[in-house]
Amino acid sequence: MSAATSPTASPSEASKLAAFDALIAENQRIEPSDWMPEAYRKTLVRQMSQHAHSEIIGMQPEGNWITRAPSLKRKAILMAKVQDEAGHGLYLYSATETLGITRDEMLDQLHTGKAKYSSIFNYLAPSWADMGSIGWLVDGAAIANQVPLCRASYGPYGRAMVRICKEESFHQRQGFEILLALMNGTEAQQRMAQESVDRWYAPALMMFGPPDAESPNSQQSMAWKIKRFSNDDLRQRFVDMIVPQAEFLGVTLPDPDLRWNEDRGHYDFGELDWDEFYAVLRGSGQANALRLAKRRAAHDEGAWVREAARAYAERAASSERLAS
Ligand code: BYC
Repeated sequence: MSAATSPTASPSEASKLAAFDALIAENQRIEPSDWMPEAYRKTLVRQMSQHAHSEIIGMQPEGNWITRAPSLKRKAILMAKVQDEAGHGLYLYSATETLGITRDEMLDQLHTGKAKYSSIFNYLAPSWADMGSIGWLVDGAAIANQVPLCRASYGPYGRAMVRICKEESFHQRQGFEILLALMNGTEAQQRMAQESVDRWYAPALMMFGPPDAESPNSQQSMAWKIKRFSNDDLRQRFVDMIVPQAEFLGVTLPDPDLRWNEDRGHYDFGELDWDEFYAVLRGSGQANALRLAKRRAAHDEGAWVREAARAYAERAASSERLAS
């Protein structure tokens, strides 16, 4: 809402809102010290904290495969990728803290089930090929969604996304390479790759969120230039990107309606099962309970690390005081 259309704004609030609107209109960045409407702040806290939660919950399906990766090289690569995801969580939690919410509050919202995280991590990853599909399709969808977020109007979010996107593109390539190795392997390996792609394709398309007509937040987030493209536009971009990659791999994307549309200059694709998406959001996906239980246990088991870090920081601060 602009200053002119805000019925309740006092004169000073109206001028702050006008200054904010002008920054957005000029594609300038909003920084933590700038005034911002409360609804803008809340939207950012919601999206950025959900994004941070997705990164750390997203460590689980792959973390679970580190000990079972088929070679030392695959283990080392997977371990590095999972560590990157922890790092992404940290950048995003830090960026969200600039909006006046603490990390403890955000984690509490995750652990009590109040905050969402990406639907995709409520699917199980039972085969090694799933490490390929997660990298290729899940990280691929993440990149398609996140590259425009590098230009998000909130400075700390956009800057965090630049580094995250660089790492995600490495993640996507390593997933593609796992699938390529399997597709160049035995018939059993090819079947394993295809079976995995069959399971991850539709959930990856759902990562972009509900169709535009059912997306309550998109319009305002796009007006504030947090989101630069709609959910459906990004989903279409992703489908257009992966079809030639699937052809190169030799896997079939499990959608009988998938075909090139000459008039639109895009691939048409079939309707997704949105009932499944909403069921996963409500908590009845394959792995919702498992993911949250593991996250809570990891938090409890990490209590001694947080205590030690606090004690160290206090000691460092008191010796600095003594020295000055
Ligand atoms: N899963 O109005 P809408 C990663 C919710 S991490 C769950 O369109 P918005 C990776 C949505 O929150 C990937 N919930 O919302 C990590 C909203 O509910 P609330 C994470 C979803 O925010 C490790 C409601 O549905 N990426 O890739 O305008 C390893 C209505 O939706 C989902 C990000 O978080 C979903 N898929 O648009 C490997 C990117 N979709 O909050 C990989 C940043 C929608 O009103 N986030 N909902 O209760 C975004 O770009 C946007 O938040 C979304 C949704 C496009 C996801």
